[in-house]
Amino acid sequence: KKNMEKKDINVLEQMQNMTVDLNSKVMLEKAEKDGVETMYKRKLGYKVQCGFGLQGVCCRNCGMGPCRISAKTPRGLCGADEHTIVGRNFARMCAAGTAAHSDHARDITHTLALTCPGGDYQVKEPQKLIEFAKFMDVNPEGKDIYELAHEVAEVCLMEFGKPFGVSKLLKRAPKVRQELWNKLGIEPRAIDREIATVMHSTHIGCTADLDSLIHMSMRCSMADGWAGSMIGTMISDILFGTPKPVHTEANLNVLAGNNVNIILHGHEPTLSEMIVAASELPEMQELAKEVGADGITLSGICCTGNELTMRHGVKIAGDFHQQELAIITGAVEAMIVDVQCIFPALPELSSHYHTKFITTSPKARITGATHMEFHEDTAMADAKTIVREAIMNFKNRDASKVLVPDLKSEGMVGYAEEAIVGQLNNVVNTQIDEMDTIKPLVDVLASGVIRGVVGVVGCNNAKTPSNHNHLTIIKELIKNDFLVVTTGCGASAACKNGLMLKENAPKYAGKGLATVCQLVDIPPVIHLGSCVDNSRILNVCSIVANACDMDISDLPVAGCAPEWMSEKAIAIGTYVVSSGIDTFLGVMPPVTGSSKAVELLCGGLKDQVGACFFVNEDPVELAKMIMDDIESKRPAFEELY
Ligand code: CUV
Ligand code: SF4
Repeated sequence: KKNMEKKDINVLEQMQNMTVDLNSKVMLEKAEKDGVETMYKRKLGYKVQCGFGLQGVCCRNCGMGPCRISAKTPRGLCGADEHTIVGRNFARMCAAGTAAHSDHARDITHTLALTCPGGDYQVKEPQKLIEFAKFMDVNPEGKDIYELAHEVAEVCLMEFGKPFGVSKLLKRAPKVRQELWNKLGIEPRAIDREIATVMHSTHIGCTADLDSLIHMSMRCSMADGWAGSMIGTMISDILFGTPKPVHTEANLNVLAGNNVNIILHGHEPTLSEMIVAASELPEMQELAKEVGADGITLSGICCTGNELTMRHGVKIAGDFHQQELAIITGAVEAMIVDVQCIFPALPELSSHYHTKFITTSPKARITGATHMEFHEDTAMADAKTIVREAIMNFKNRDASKVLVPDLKSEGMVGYAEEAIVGQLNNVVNTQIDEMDTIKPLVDVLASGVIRGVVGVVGCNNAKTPSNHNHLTIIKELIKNDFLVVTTGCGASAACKNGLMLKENAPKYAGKGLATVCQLVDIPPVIHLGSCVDNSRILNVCSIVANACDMDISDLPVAGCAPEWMSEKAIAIGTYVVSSGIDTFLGVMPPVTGSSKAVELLCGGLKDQVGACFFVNEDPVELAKMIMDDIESKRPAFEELY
């Protein structure tokens, strides 16, 4: 028995070592007591992961396979070598990631087409719609705002399947960049076409040339960043409002208290915005009181959480790796999900508690879940049904099973392009195409008070202790006067740890950055939104580069995904590199089986697009690499400016 206990402690310790989040450690102990399984437990069973998969040299693209490249079998049955197989696998990751972000954008765009006066969805930002319409060559003159909305929606939907031409949004980029893309042939055409082209070209017996595979990976990913995601972000702002700085709280303790807890997990704001509206209705608040709760607490996980916290200050329950742990608190009445990053483990896990696990999208049904399909044309009615279901479940909460861990942090979130640029200019929500407006940002960069700007973004990955890489890298950067902007689960990590508190700037930031933070009243780490909002980074970089008459690759900026795991992250990294921004990864992508792929992605691309990938699994070293890289760009940048 003693031995047995020792072994259990060992298991718990091993799991707890896989995260640096103190709340998560507490919940892992509860998971063991409750006898439920989490990703951390399953990871222990995966001591050795498949070496072929890790290196990217396993091909299942036809029924003669799987073929795996080794010293004894240097080619697949069809003769594909390691470079072809790695390249094809990489391209398919980019295509899947592009499909996910862009299909999200497609739904948002369809929602814009559904807007009407007094309807469930309305145009919140008419001015932004008008500006965007002009940009998309739609004449707003003489048109009713909803007429215009519908026309813009149709033009945007054409971006997904138009037969001719390239993405209309490329013209946001600096001229030199556009010319480079044109010369290289990586201007994305219709979004769906780029995805289809990758799927076709990676079918057996098509492209067997690494350069070409990486080339089409870039063009496809560009359709993510400079079309799908950009449209998604723009239309989300038009529908739901451009985010403005707002206060929030983050980490599992937001579930504490006697409120009905509804967690929104997934990605699309169409559903979650409606849930916010429904839960604020007096009838819902009253119903919550009737069932014995004090009120309703909405909180978010993953990018839905980011979208909501940016626009409404909705609390952040946790990140990707805390989705199971949130349920294990025993305090969640309902977890409502739509698409992407949702563990299939959740229905079974929920069955151990009173939590209702509710899927809402036909694109992401999960066996064992309660499926309550959400339709944009009956949005409010659907949202009310779902919220009511959650409230009615409050009576089933079992106090003996509840344990909400103690910690949470506060932070300021919701910095869209307008807020970043505007705040530095002391005016929020200004028009941002004038050099006057952008000047303060450029000045602090050029003077070297701030050394550079780094986008630290992306997921949690079980290959690294949860949040460890994010926090280490972010802290190193701000300590050395690099401003950090962040999205996705990286943003959640930062917020959970107090890095988005203005008051904490002197504690964590270097002298230059801390001074800027104080002067213009910003936190040292800026919450820029969800993963599709990485398009905001492209946008800000373009604005700055245009204002300085430079290319994006001339700017003292970098991208970093310290704990990336999704195919979406690979697509993001690839469009960020293609846009001229060096990108630093804390986890190696499955490409090491091809020396040529590694050379190209981590070097050769520099000659083509002026940027490439860098990988280092040690976060301190990776931070150093980022800073050295930016410093090496500074002299030329200062001279140009
Ligand atoms: Ni889209 S992709 S885990 S960062 S949301 Fe978090 Fe967010 Fe998923 Fe990765
Ligand atoms: Fe094997 Fe070629 Fe088929 Fe891939 S495409 S499984 S390498 S035969």
